[in-house]
Amino acid sequence: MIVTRFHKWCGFILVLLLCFERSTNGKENKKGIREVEIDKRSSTTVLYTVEVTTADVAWAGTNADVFIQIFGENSNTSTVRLTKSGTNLFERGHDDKFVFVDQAVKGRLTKVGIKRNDEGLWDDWKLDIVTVKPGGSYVYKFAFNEWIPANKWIYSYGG
Ligand SMILES: [Ca+2]
Ligand SMILES: [Ca+2]
Repeated sequence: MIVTRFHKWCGFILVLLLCFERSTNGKENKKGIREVEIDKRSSTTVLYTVEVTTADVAWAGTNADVFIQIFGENSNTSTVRLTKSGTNLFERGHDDKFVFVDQAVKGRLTKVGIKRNDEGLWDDWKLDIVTVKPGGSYVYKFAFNEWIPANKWIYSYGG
């Protein structure tokens, strides 16, 4: 008799504890989700404005596909193709402007990587400068002033 009563009490207390734990977990989860939602809106993605200036020398222009990756102190964007329909991009002495959304990079920008493939005739490309403006932030200038070889990432660490 005493033993079964004891078991009943134990079971009752256990159920109480489980209910209590579940309700506190629920509160924490709700709070956690709210915080994540705020992060998503304000800091996980950013609108980047990128301007690419092709050098003003003979054969500097290219019709190759061009890709960019932007690096911060602890994180980086994905690889983004710089493309716009209906425009002959990356011609001698031209500035080409691109706008895209990608992961936010925390802190200041540290370097920019540029890569091109070997599509098109005379794909050789002399890149002068890349400016990057993450939404609501400073404009960063990354000087290249060099011929970009095909299928290889080339990095600039600033102006
Ligand atoms: Ca072109
Ligand atoms: Ca060329």
